[in-house]
Amino acid sequence: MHNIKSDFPIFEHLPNLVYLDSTATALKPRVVIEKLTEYYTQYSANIYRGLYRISEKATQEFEAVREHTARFINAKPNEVIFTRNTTEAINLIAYSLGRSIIQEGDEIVTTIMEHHANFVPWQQLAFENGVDLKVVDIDDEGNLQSLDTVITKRTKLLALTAISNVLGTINPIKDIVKKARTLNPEIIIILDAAQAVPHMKLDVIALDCDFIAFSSHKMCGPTGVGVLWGKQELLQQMPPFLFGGEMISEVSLEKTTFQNPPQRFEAGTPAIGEVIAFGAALSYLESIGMDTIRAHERQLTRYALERLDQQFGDDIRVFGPQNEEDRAGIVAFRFRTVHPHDVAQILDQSQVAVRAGHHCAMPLHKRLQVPATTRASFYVYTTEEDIEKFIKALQNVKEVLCTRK
Ligand code: 7TS
Repeated sequence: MHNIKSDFPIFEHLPNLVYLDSTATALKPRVVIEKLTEYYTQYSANIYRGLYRISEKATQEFEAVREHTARFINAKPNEVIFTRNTTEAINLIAYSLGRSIIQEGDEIVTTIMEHHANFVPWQQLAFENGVDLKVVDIDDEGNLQSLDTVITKRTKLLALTAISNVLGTINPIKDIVKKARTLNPEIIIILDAAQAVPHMKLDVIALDCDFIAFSSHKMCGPTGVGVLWGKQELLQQMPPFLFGGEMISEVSLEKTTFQNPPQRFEAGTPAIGEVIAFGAALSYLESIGMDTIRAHERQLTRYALERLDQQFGDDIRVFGPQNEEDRAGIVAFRFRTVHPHDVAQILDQSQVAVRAGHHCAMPLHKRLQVPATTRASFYVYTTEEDIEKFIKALQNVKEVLCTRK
């Protein structure tokens, strides 16, 4: 890959920054920032409603990104709904579809490795309707256990992540979907792809899930934009989640009729400039190539796992699959008995940015029997040199905190 760091203006301001928190949010390349500025400086108008040129231009740019997003995941444009983020996309399904189909006696299945965004909405739906929430466990390596005994004819919904934001586990979604549909042909499958779409090629037709959610900001795009993809026949049956402007067809004092999807689910003024700039992020990732990105992260993960083991051996406990083929560029760990927040703070003194805490996955941390972990995560701009700086800073943690006693 070319010198990717030069595409990211933040490194001009902070040349020594070692950014290892891309799982939380990705840095933004110049082309994305410039596209955002282009909208605000050249055609900053609301979409759909204007009969003047700059509004038409904004509408056309906005809708072009819907088409681009669809191409990116091999979907149809009218199946792509813009939300604020993954969290809102999942809540949309839980509120709209979930509350209209769940009945007494049903079950909802999710997994122990979910981010709260794909756990709490289902837990609340289960509570409200008095139905069972079943949780698929992991094995000692951090791989999902079999769904065979969990999914039954009563399972209405299966909500799971494509990649764990803590363990880095890449779940075998195609196999899981096939198995789930054999066990229950009626099941509706929701995939949290927040950590997958930014890092590897994802084809919604090939995966055969019913819904997929992801966020622009984790894939070099702006914050404030999420994507919900859903199968058209399901979207057509779903009632609106939010009511207001742009999602209606006709309103009278007596009643309101609603637009077809995707507009039915996009009430109010969206994040116009941010969606338009998200298109530039998609082009940027395509210009590198999703397979190249995956190969780069795999290589970095192997390098990081090897170096951590070489340098720290038993002082470090890395969670998740030990084989880089089965994991994304996410390395959560415990360093001796040092509190993860202390690790992160000392790393910050060397300008190494990592995250510490439960990473919005408290049930998983409970399962791992640790209250918190420190997490380093990689993306297109991460280099082996960054990992070396991280190792060196971690060595410093050992010297500062572990040699005194
Ligand atoms: N699902 C997964 C798997 C995630 O990793 C995250 C964010 C979300 C959903 C929620 O995304 P949002 O865009 O709606 O916020 N994960 C993280 C993280 O690991 N650290 O900060 C945010």
